[in-house]
Amino acid sequence: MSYRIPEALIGEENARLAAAQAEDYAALGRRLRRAGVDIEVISARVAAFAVAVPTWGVGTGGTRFARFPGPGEPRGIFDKLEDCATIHQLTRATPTCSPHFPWDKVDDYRELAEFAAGLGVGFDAVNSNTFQDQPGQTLSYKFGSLSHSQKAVRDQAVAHNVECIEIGQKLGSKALTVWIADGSNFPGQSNLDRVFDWYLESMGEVYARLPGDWRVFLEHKLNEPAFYSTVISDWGTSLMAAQALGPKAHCLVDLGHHAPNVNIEQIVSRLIRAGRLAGFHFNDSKYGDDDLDTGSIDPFRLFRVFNELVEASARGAGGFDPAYMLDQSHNVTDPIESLMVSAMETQRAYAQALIVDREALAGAQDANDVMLAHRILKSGFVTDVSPILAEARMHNGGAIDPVAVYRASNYRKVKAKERPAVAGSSSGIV
Ligand code: LRH
Ligand code: MN
Repeated sequence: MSYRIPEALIGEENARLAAAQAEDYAALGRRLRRAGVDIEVISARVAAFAVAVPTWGVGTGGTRFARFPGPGEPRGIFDKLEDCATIHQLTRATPTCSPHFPWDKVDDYRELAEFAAGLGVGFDAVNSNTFQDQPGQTLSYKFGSLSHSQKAVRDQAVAHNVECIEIGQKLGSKALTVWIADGSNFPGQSNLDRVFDWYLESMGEVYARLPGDWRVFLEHKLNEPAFYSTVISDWGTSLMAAQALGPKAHCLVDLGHHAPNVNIEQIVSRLIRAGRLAGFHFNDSKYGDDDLDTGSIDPFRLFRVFNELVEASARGAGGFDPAYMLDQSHNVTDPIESLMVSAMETQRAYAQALIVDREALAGAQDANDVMLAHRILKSGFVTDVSPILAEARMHNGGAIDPVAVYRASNYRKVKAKERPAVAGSSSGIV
């Protein structure tokens, strides 16, 4: 039986921090009560909040230049699920993971589902991959996949997505995420309109194979690996495709997939209005699709996105059922620590948005009292909600300080012994 962090260690560490936590929680509770906010209501909503972990994120990531694997790297999906379970054991915020195929391919998916269930982890959206050629693959995706000029290549890509749906059904998933790298590097290389026709024709065939209770998430991205045009480059194109395909098609927002300084929270607001917000791939970035840890560069932007989500939920926006997932690449940190902290940063932005006085904000907005409106919104962001996040974790059986428990457990050192180093790829994101 491979090593799991003993529950007793969580208890011991929590006992050590309990008095300080109680004091901080009570102080914040008094402060919020003065603002008419019941801390218990916020804690309960935070305790119910969940974000999925990307299976491809628990191994060390890299760039086109290099990847520097660390000790105890997961060797395959079974090790990855162990690490996903450890993240959930300590944060109690990540009950599901989002798998990627064929990276997580196995022969027996029922065995995989049972193994995951044994660890207390479920499966969120499955991700297809027609942005790489697999060994033995008949036709190359070099010039595209679902929007390729050759029908045979499009059919191959459709078949792969249908296979991902079938795998997802065995794992209990309810959604397929489709990100394609299709695009061009030279003006004139492709017909910008016809490639969209081919994309819609192919996605129509994938859509037709979706089970009744499934959704398909279309993930747009400005550029990379194509650097002149990208077929699904922005939210407008994604929305056009979703509306053309049907009600099960929704638009997924990866925070790193936009031009610098784009107002992402307004895109979120528009997609909510259209009833087509699929959800998110949370991460952070400073330049391009950097896949940095969520909330590590621009936590105020993350807060502004959650402000739109809380606003929509408060007004009961139609068809509002976003899926929350992380999508990051951990090149210089222990992926488990990064994913735990990132899950907590999404909870932080959510809690901060929940304490905003929405009635007062609407009043100030309608009165065009600009500074008052801004300060009412900002008051959520500047509130240290850490005691609420810790209380929610404790309430769910997790650790007050997950990183401290993880380090005290020597989990990584033990896994380094259990998992003999495997020759991984020397560059690339996984
Ligand atoms: C594309 C992307 C997509 C995944 C991949 C690993 O940049 O965000 O969501 O398939 O990263
Ligand atoms: Mn993504």
